[in-house]
Amino acid sequence: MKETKFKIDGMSCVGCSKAVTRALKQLPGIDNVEVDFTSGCAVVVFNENQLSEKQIHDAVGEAGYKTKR
Ligand SMILES: [Cu+2]
Repeated sequence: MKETKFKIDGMSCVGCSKAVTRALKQLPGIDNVEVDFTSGCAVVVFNENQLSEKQIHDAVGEAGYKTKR
């Protein structure tokens, strides 16, 4: 398992953090997701054999938010 912190732009309320959480939890290999819209951070614990950081960036993008790389 790997824990990575992602910076996410565009989250402004609890609904945003829930949308990001939902999008990430659908991915394969996700163990845990903690999203905090006030700090604009998502801490994601995932199995790096099943999921790449790029897929996480892409999923956040598809949910309508932007990750900083
Ligand atoms: Cu919102």
